[in-house]
Amino acid sequence: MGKNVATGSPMRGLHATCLMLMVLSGLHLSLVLLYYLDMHVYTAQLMQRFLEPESPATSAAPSTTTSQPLQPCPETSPHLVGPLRIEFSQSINLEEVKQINSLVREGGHFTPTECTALQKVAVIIPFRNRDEHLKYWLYYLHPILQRQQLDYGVYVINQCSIFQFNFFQHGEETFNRAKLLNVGFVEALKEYDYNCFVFSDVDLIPMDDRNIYKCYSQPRHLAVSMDKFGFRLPYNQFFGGISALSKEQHEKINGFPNDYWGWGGEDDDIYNRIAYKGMGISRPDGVIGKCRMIKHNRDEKNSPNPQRFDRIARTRQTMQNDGLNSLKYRVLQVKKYPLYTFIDVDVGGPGRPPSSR
Ligand SMILES: [Mn+2]
Repeated sequence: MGKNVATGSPMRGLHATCLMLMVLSGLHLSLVLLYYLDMHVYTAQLMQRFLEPESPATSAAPSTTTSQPLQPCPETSPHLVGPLRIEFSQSINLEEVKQINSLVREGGHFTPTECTALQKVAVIIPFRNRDEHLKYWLYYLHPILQRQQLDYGVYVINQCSIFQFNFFQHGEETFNRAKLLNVGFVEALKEYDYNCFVFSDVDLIPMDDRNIYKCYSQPRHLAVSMDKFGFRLPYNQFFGGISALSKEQHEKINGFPNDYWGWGGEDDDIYNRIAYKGMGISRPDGVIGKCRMIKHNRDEKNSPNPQRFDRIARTRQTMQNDGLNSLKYRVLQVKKYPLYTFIDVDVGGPGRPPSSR
């Protein structure tokens, strides 16, 4: 064929070649167009899947696992990475933290979708005027808790009086960590069927994600080697910083004391309650239990409680009537933020009951 064309007149040969070139380039162009369109559609699909991996539409309709119920999560999560680098030099943008943790639902809730979590954990943080610390806590803890495959919610319990709340007045009451923790326990249970409670100071970050924020057969102490104490347990009965009690364990000890105002002692009282009820303390080893505390000055209205030694000596008597069964407080507001639930609460002051309605 080609030979035939070539043997014709020079003009006719040129015409045929032109025609062939045009047909070929047309074909090429359409192929490129087709390929490009296809790629475009594919990319769009990929992007959509990447941007909303757990859109309600896909997770609500179990398309691939219609008949298969979720299996329980494994005893040890496959997502754990071990030691973590924790530092507090860079400033944290909560908007970015929110984007990184796109699977965390409003109020700071997360539920694994690949398996059924072994425990439902409420993380309770006693709080006042520590916004910077809270940012670091959210930045570090949300990814860790998700890797630990926990069904969890984050509750920040803010000590606040009705005067501050309504009139933006200063004049704070003395801080009461243990009572705020009791409030968190009761308020979290109003929202969800939690069976485990992790009580954490806002300025403590675990340095290893194998330090699991869950409950054990005995009350758990998680902050076992803090940088503040040279990465050692300061004393055997130490139960401060971060601890975890199941709902049953917390109820068995009548919760925490409500009458420790100011710094110190409440954690030793809690330890006594546990010991008097015949329980022991469970702990991770000193490597997995490493924690960093954000350096800070002592807060105003949280000076060492001079009564703490007297009170610790009388836990056996006081724990019967001081705890969950005597807890009185007034919730002023519950706010749902993307990464946590924030509860303003009036717990009263030393010798002053919470304001009434
Ligand atoms: Mn501290």
